[in-house]
Amino acid sequence: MPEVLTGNFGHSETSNMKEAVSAKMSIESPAVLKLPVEGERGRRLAALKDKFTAEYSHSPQFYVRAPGRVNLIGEHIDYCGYAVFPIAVEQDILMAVAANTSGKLNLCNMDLCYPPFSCDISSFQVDRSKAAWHNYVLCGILGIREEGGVTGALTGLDVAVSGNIPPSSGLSSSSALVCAAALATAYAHKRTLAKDTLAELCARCERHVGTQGGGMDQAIAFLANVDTAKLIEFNPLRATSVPLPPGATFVVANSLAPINKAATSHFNCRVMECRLATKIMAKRAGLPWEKYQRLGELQVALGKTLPEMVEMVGEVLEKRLYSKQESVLSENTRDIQEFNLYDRALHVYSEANRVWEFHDVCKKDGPGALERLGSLMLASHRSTQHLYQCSHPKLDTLVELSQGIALGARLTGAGWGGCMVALVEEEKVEEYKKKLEQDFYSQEPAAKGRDIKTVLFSTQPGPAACVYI
Ligand code: ADP
Ligand code: NG1
Repeated sequence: MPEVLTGNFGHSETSNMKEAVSAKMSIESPAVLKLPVEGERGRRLAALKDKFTAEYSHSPQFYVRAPGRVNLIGEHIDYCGYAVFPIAVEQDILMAVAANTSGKLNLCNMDLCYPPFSCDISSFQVDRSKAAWHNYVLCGILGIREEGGVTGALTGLDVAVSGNIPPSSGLSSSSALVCAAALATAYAHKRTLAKDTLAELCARCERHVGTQGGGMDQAIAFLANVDTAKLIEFNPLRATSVPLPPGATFVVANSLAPINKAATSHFNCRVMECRLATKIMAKRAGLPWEKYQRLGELQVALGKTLPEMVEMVGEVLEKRLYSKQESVLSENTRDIQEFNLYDRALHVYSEANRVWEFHDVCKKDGPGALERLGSLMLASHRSTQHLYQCSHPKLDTLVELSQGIALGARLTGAGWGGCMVALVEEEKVEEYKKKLEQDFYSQEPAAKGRDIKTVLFSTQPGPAACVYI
């Protein structure tokens, strides 16, 4: 007999906010570094300064940087309350910023496909019906306007943006933009906020674009460290450095199939499926199911291990599609007719377990550690492919091509397109890249005219967001 739930499914924004307020952990704020900066980033900052000066006829007062990220394992589980394992990448969003006296926010972008935008900085709202780039900047500013502790109206800002994170590719360009905007606004208003405060504030305010993300991207943007991956846990937010075993490199390969999360309902549908699964399982366990939103909260309430939760999924949820009539839906998922609760919950609990296994292997670093990490990554990919159904044929092709040469490979980020990350022994990296170039990119029309280094690259754990003066 299908389980029927009625009542208020409530949007989790308010309850998330309350939890987040009690989750303070560090007082350290983002680094303020002195210019000049060497290398490619220095060149981009110089070009950004020129753009800013040409656009606004005065110089920037400061710059901010927020990195993209690659999640090594733990996909689509942050919004269920489970730990994830990302690194910050070198690719980033840079902003040149100066205060103005007009009370306006003025935006321009080095990339002309992102048109200039202007609005009153104290009264704008985010129009989520349009998937516009400036919405992400507005989200970050709104975060500070609403929660940053600025007294009085915000000062107007002139901003120029430069980004080299491939957009809509699972490397978190959108959150980098949100985090950079929030950091810029806080710095311009002399608000020194702790890194974890900024991370949580940005996770909440990015939801104004309409997607119900978890918090991984904003957390790694502010809490990353050079040379170590981070185990990011939630409720309360914690970031633990975990050194990766030596001898291996993470290689990112872009499938060149872009997916804009805010323009489709795929992402929110998965969030809703996890929420429905939580409620049905809570109800079966005799808990007040209205109170439970996340599969992770349910595990805590039941005091079970992750393998026990996997078993419970098999006992409680049916391996069939649940219909719309069996649930009460939120605004943005009303058009969805069916929900696959069994497969989604199975993915979440088993993926959450894999994150801890990955963490333990990194900590112990014994013989065979790299092979074990590789097989956990492949198992993670299979789970996103078959249970969570958020892969893409091009990502699957890249993963198949990686077999036998990489130690493991998986989609990274939200999926439905975007990037794959592979674990490759150092001495095999060049051979591996050559293979993907020959067997994938040379046959991929979308790769024509693209610089291969921007779609296929090795990556190291990089630093967190900062201010440059
Ligand atoms: P992801 O966060 O995985 O990269 P999303 O689809 O969530 O993908 O966000 C991508 C959106 O972020 C783009 O459509 C664009 O609106 C915005 N964006 C990304 N990079 C830039 C940039 N350099 N300048 C302006 N907007 C950007
Ligand atoms: P990307 O890959 O940046 O779209 C999204 C969510 C994350 C997480 C991953 C899947 C946002 C801002 N980000 O990331 O919180 O849920 O998908 O693991 O919604």
